[in-house]
Amino acid sequence: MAITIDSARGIFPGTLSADAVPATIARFNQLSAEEQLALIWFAYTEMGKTITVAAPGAASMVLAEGILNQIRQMSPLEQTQVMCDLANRADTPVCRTYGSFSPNIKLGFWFQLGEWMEQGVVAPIPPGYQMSANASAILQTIKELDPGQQITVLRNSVIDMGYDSSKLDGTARVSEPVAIPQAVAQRTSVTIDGVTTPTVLSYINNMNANDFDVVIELFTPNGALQPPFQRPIVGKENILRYFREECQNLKLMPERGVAEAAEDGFTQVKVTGKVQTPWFGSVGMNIAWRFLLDPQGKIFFVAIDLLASPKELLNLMR
Ligand code: ECH
Ligand code: GLY
Ligand code: GLY
Ligand code: GLY
Repeated sequence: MAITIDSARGIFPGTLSADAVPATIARFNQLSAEEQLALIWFAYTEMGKTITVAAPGAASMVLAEGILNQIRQMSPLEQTQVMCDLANRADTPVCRTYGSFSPNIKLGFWFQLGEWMEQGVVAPIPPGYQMSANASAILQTIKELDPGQQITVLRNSVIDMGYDSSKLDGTARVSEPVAIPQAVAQRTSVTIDGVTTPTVLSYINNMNANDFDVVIELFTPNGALQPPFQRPIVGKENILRYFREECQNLKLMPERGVAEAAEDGFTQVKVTGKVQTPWFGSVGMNIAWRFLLDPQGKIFFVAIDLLASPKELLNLMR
């Protein structure tokens, strides 16, 4: 049988990903907009006591400044309405602008609103606000997730807000400027227990150096990359755009892995380890990379999975 992206998605089927994340998001999505906002507020402020969120970069904040200042100048009632519109994914000018933002700009936008809500500059969640039993149960579930899963729930709920960007074909995407890759002298190189495959090492080391022009050349022209809980992103152009928009300054820390022959001269490699996002430098998310390399050693497919538990870091079975 010929190898396809669909068949590649099934390599290392024993890998257990953090299903609690999409399950929690699905429950969250059933709530009213008002309850969604309150729940995120409580989750975010609660988490902030133990893990620190980094402030967004200045460059990204300039891009969100327009709608942020608009919201700042509104009456408290209007401010609450705008936030509900965002949670409702309504079709309004603010929701369209928000929909054009890359994930990091969306997160930076809410980071600023959160600060303003705390200062009372933007309508806060009313003191003493009582969530429904259902919303409280979801909050409790979130609190019991491990930190990497918690921040993924938060991120994904924020990314889904606003007007659906896939319907915004005429509108330019707004994302952070691309930094130049790290200087060669400052680069680090990883070792992976059990894996010496040059393509895999180059992938990790160049991702860590933000050298996406090098990383992308490791892929086949029709190759694919599947981020956690997403459909595969297919083709070099789309993957490179994704790297530039969403993958700057990540810290990939692989630990161990296994490489073995697959059909048609392909090689499959599974690596487990941790990744840190610049937003939460202290949180190491437990992940797996599942690579399928073609006979020339190019990446035909790679999936990044958020793992169900730290125990999964040791699971390298087929
Ligand atoms: C307030 C109340 C009203 C409503 C809202 C509020 C604000 C919420 C805020 C939330 C901020 C959340 C943040 C979350 C950040 C999460 C980041 C994550 C990153 C994961 C990255 C991974 C990378 C893996 C990858 C690897 C590769 O090899 C290829 C690429 C890639 C409170 C006002 C909404 C402010 C900041 C989870 C896993 C390893 C796939 C990227
Ligand atoms: N400070 C987090 C980021 O810009 O990604
Ligand atoms: N949560 C995966 C990503 O950063 O896209
Ligand atoms: N800052 C990396 C990400 O959230 O995708």
